[in-house]
Amino acid sequence: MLVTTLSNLSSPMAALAPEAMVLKSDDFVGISFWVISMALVAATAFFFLEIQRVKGKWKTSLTVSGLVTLVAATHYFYMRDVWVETGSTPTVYRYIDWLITVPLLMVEFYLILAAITKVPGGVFWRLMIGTLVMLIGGYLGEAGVIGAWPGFIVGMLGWVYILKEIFAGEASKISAENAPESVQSAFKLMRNIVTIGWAIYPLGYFLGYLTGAEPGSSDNMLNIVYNIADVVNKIAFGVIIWTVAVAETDKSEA
Ligand SMILES: *C/C=C(C)/C=C/C=C(C)/C=C/C1=C(C)CCCC1(C)C
Repeated sequence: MLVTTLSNLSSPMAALAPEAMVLKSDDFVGISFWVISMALVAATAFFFLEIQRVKGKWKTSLTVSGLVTLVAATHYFYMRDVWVETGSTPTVYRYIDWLITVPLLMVEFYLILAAITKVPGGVFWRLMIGTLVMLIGGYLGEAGVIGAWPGFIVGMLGWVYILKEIFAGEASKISAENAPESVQSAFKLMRNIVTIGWAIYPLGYFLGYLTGAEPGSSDNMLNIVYNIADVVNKIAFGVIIWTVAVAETDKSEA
């Protein structure tokens, strides 16, 4: 008590700053925010540095991968600080990140196909529209502007529309018919991420808003799950693109 009083005297700021503002050694969610922010920074440096190694149109793909991790890293810094200070990070904050990173991830499908053949603009626009419907629907539901269920349903429709394009639509046909082996396998891996890796987010929405569970109780779990999902969906996704960019560059130089 005396010690606290004395330190408050010597540092007026300390009296204002609650103890909770430092990262605690047993705060695993906070630690996961730190680790992932750093992984995103490292991935950004990697993708940008590797641009000089690959050829022509593949440079754009790597630039976009680096932008995704850069935007996410910056966003994670903020969410991490809010978490450390308050012990929670509203999911709605993540939508700010998604609004930029998810369209960029969608552009990657277009770009890897455009690097090897001519791709109609319709592919690009359908992926964009699906993304926006998915995110805006989810956001409106999550923010309470429309009901949780309508928001969820609109969001799901947007996601299904994207899946249709990459599994059965023009994008998938172009990949299957015109793409070399390496691009085809990257395309398949990427669409598996969009199916399995992305499923985490609607699942989180469902558990958080539609099961009647106490929202606070799932906060810890939900943030760890979202954080891990982002590693797969942003960093691993970029690494797949890097792999095909390097493979195609080496092939053209051999
Ligand atoms: C890097 C961040 C990524 C890849 C975020 C992806 C987010 C989603 C796939 C969100 C999907 C949603 C639905 C499919 C329906 C319910 C609302 C959302 C927005 C959670």
